[in-house]
Amino acid sequence: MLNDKHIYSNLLAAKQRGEKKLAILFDPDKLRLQKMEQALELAVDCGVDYFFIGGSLVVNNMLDAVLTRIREQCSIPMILFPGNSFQLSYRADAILFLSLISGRNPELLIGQHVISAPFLKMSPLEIISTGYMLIDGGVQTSVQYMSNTYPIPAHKDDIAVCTALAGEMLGLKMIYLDAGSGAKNPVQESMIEAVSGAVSLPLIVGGGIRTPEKVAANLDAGADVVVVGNAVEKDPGLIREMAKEVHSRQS
Ligand code: 1GP
Repeated sequence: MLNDKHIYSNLLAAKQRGEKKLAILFDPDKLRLQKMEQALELAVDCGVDYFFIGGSLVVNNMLDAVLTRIREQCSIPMILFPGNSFQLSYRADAILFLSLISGRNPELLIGQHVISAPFLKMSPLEIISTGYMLIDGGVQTSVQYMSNTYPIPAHKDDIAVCTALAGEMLGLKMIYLDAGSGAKNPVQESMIEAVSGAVSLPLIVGGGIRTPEKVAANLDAGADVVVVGNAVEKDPGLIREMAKEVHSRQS
């Protein structure tokens, strides 16, 4: 059965209306069950828009369990955000089919995609091709090490713009600017503004976002979806204030 959630077309329509979205990232490796339950409850209560599920490794075989638990609790769309081609599950609603366009590792530009394409073709998952851009966040993050790529320097807005433009011209459907999970410095607003001004695709921003103020600043700079992982993992209560920032910008 094909997925009927139409996640991408709904996001495009929301972008046209000027609405913003909040995604909470659950990394199945890092989850503590009690905190996840608390985060789930708050997410439902505050109208979180998406769950992104994934991490750089996923070593503990919890992916299906996490997806099942979320679905028991709510119908918030669950979008796979896979670190590699093993992190796939039919239980999710959609997958960010990531091409790491900031890097020059052919495996992450096309190689893993070839391997996972037959599985995905058969799956009910909505496939959303996404230009994934790793931006220097001031520390070496797992994704930088695992992907064996250099991030785009934090101040090189021009490189980010050209990379995003190329991604759009190649037909990718979204751009994801990521400073990496646990980044010391989140993506700077000047880069978000430059990229969102250059491409018309939905723009996802994440990595190292810890406060509702930062969420607000990212949205005002042009992010359409803000992703928060670590911070709400530590303090699920942040979801409420962050969601308020996001939804106060909805018309
Ligand atoms: C990482 O953008 C996500 O890919 C979230 O990062 O865990 O630092 O919020 P944090």
